[in-house]
Order: sequence, then structure tokens, then C-alpha cells
Amino acid sequence: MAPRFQDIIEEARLSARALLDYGDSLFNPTVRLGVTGLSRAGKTVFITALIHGLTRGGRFPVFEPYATGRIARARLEPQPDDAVPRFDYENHVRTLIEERRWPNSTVDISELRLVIDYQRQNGADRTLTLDIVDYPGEWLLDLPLLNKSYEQWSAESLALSREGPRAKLAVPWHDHLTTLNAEGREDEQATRAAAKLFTDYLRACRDERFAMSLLPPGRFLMPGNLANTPALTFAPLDVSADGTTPDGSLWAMMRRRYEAYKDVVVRPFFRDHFARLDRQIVLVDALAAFNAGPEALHDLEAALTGILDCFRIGRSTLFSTLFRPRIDRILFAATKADHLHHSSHDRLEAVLRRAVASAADRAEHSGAAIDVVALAAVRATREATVARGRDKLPSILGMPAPGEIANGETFDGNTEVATFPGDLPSDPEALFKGEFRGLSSTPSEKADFRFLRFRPPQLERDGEDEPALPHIRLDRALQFLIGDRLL
Ligand SMILES: Nc1nc2c(ncn2[C@@H]2O[C@H](COP(=O)(O)OP(=O)(O)O)[C@@H](O)[C@H]2O)c(=O)[nH]1
Ligand SMILES: [Mg+2]
Repeated sequence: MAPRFQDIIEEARLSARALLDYGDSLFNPTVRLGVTGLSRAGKTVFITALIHGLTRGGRFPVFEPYATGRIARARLEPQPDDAVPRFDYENHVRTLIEERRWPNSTVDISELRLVIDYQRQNGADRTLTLDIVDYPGEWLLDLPLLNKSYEQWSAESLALSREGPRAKLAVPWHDHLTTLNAEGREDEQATRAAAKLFTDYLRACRDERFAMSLLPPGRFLMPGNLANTPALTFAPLDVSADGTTPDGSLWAMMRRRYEAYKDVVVRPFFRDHFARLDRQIVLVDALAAFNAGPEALHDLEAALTGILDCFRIGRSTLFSTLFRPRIDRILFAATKADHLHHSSHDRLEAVLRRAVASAADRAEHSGAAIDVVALAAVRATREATVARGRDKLPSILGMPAPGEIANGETFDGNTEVATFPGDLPSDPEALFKGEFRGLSSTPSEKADFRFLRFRPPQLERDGEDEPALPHIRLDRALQFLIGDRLL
């Protein structure tokens, strides 16, 4: 297929930007680190903990340049991109440490620049600039749309909506769909109704009971300032890929808007943000998927495959060799590992590794190194062994957030409880096959601590120093993401 004019322009813009970035980084070595993950995966907490740790003396024994004392200092500096909101670090730290609350959720892109003064292994003094870009994983899952026609996307969305738990949630939308005549006259009201029912269906799939991950177009669930625009008012139709689209038809209108979504939302994201990243961490709330059951896990697997395909798409099919996205390391991280006893952390990693395995194979061929880690950016729990009769149970101690309910008890936010999260199975397949359901079984009661949210930890202040935030394997993530740039 000949490249579209639009794509040629796009490519020219991309290479201009790439050259500019390249010029910058010659004088001033810079790593642009993308931090992404679906809503509530833990992006804000991760970035806040990372910056706090690097600027305020965190404990990072596995982050080599830091542990060996070669990092002299890390400080915040004004960010380079004038049109991107600044990551609200100071506020998030205050909320986390002083109020012991989790930061409010954010749905937009944001950015922060960290400058690291360090000593090379050969003794020379150097500076590395780390630009951290926080963006919704939902945007990333839109990238595959660039390679799909409206008809292809419609067919895929419909097929998916007939599977597993999705089918029931899709009934109202499917019912409406049967009233539509794709080849009939375009109809704004019918289109709005279809878009609304389709969006309701996506929202229902996202609910924590189902915890589905693969729900494009991403902006349908987080419209921001595009709410109610035509670019966000369309829905799949039951049309064949090779049929003709009569002028002035409902079908033509939907297709036009789908293309507008790509032009207004997806291409600018690709060009201005995604294509400029050097490194990427993808945060995954795998525990939420386990708790919702094997369908959610399969859906997560499909989403991760979709995400990894984006890194490949960037490299080969979408644009030619003139411009290549430069991401050369991708880390998948299962967050909130502090909800599990440490004996299960390796198992959590194994499940994630299994979920990205087939896709990772392909991405590795495209030249990016891939790793997997289970981490807690901020560790909100401690471990203890609690005696139950004759048994000694490995348990987790934490302070449920005010208003959390378990066993009919509503917590006030100042009471510590012991929970028994249970072990993950040693064979990840058990989770995918659905032989294992739900994590938190208390052996003696029917308690359900699955969705308990713990308050951030109480920090012991010693002297003047601001205390370090406890974490799990955050240093391992850092070592993989930037360790090699600090040698
Ligand atoms: N216990 C624990 N909870 C976390 C951690 N990271 C995130 N969370 C929880 O997950 C929620 C969403 O995290 P956030 O960083 O706002 O997600 P984002 O939407 O991806 O930016 C927080 O409000 C916390 O309840 C962690 O390291 N430990
Ligand atoms: Mg956030």
C-alpha cells in the first residue's frame, strides 16, 4: 500500500523532532523514561517514590551507581516541554508522607525532569538528565488503531464483546446495534446513543469485579476536554470489511469520526510523546486481575501483547526506516506487591513473565530488552507470623484506610490488622486456567481482605533527615531502567 500523504507529513515531523532531541542529548545526555499503566496501576505513586528516593536518600542496595556512592546528588529542574503539565511531585509527597493518604488520581500526561550528578566508574564527573513522562496506558492501547480500518476495528470489538463476561455487559449496546441500519442515512441522535451505550459497556468491563484491560478507544473512558466532540462520538457497526460505504450513510459518518479520533488523539500522542521515549516501564495491577478471575487475566495478557506490539509497530510497520522509535528497554512491573507475603513475590513475577512471554519474544526481535519485576513503590505493610491455634501463618500487617470494610467492620484508619493473603500458586498456569481463585483466604473465617486498601506507612523520623520511604524491589527496577546509563 502506498503511504498516505498524512503519514509522510507525520514522518517528516517525527524526524525533525528526533533530530532536535538528538542534538540536545549530544551536549546533555538525557534519558526519557515513560511510565505507563492503566488507571490506578500505580504510576503516580511509583514516580513520587522514585524521585523521593533519589533526592532524599532512599535505600536502594540493588541500584549499583547509588549503592556504591557514585551518585553525588539528584535534583529537580524545570522540564523541557512547555505544553505538558508538570508532575505535581511536591503535593504528592506531602499527601503521602504527612497525611498518609495516597495521592489523588490523575488522568492526563505529566512530566518532570530530574538531573543526576554522578561519578563514572573511571572517576570522571558526569551529569545525566532523566525526563520522566507519566501517561495513561489507555493511550498506549490506542496505538494499534493506527493500523486498523474502521471496519476491522468494528469486527474485532464486536467479536471481543461476545466473549466471556463481556457478553452480558454488552447486551444493552448489542440490542441497540440491531436497530441500526449501517447503510441508512447518517443520524446524529442514533450515533450518540450508540456511542453512549458502547461507552457504558466499556466502563462496566473496567469495573473491579471484571477488571478488563483491553478497552479501546482509550479516551472514551477518559475524555478530558474532548468530551462530546464528534471525534469521541462513534461506535462499532456490524459491517463487512469489504463492503462499500454509501455516501451520507451512518456507516460513512462513523468511519469518518473513527478516522478523526486517530488524527486528533492517537497520532499526536504517538508523535509528541511515545516516539520520543528511550525507556519504558509498564505498571500492571496484576493482583486486581487475579482477584477478578482467569478471564481478567487473559484480558490482561491480550492487553500486554497489544502494548508490546506497539513497540514493534513503532519500529516497523507504521513508519518506514526514516524514523525509528528508540525505546531499547521495557520493564513490566507488577505493582502493590506489598499486599503479598515475600514468599510470593517471585511467583508474582512468574505470572507476569508468563503473561508477556509470547509477545516479549517478538518484541525482543525488534531490539528492545525486556524484563519483569514484582514491586511495591511504597510499602504499606509489614510482615509477621501470627499464631492460629497450632498453625503459624505468614501474614501481612497494615492499617486499612478509613472507611475500608472487611468482615462487616468499618475501619477508622488508625487500626492495624493482620491479613493472610495466602500464597500464589507455584505454577503460574494454575492462575490462567482458573484453578486458583482469590488470594485472601483466612483459614478460619470467611474474611475477604482482597480489596483492602492500606494507608501509606508511618515513617520514623530520626533527627533532621527526612526518612526514606520503604519499598519492595524499586531499586531493581531503577537498575534495569537507568543503571547502564550511569556507568
Ligand atoms: N499498598 C500499595 N498501594 C499502592 C501502591 N502503589 C499504588 N497503590 C494503590 O493504588 C492506587 C492507585 O495508584 P496511583 O499511583 O494513583 O495510580 P495511577 O492511576 O496509575 O497513577 C493508590 O491510590 C493506592 O491505593 C504501592 O506501592 N503499595
Ligand atoms: Mg496517576
